[in-house]
Amino acid sequence: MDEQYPLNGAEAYIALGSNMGNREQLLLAAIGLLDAHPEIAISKVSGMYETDPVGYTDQPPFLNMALALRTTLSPLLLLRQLLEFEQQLGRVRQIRWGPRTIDLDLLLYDNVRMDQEELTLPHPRMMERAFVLVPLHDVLDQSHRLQAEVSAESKAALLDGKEGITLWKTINWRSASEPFES
Ligand code: PH2
Ligand code: MG
Ligand code: MG
Repeated sequence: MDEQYPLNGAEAYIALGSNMGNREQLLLAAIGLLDAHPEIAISKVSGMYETDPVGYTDQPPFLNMALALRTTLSPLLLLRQLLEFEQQLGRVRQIRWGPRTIDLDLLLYDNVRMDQEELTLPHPRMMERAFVLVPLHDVLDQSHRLQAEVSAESKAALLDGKEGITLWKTINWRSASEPFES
């Protein structure tokens, strides 16, 4: 952990999802791969949430998480690294929005806005997806420009329960031991 402390670079937020195989192990393996990368330092890890499938609903429930990290990779290089980690963890792309072993989505990268074929930032659907916003709320910086909106949406989603999101497990990740406010 010490050797990662000096890593500056940009602040990025990643959403993780899995609904095939050993979901928890796949999420932990993805976090391990990210953390081992010399240009990526994880700063906060959310709880693990079990969520009803959205979009294509005839598939098993997901485990979803979010991470805050710092990186010296550019947005495109970070995205390509995420796709490479998906491959390493056995990701096979079949149905769009269908079952997947591991999905790593880049949500936010500093205040970068871009709209390219390969990458759109912020992630174009993140604000509509409670399975993204609830974990993101655990890790989003208090002073982030989206804090109020993410906080309101995630609290509403947990409160009314109709989004089908439940806290499944909290994991210990170094000093990231205060990800919950309830
Ligand atoms: N990902 C999708 C489609 N539907 N539903 C849930 N609950 N969680 C996901 O991560 C998810 C989804 C496409 O990426
Ligand atoms: Mg996704
Ligand atoms: Mg994806």
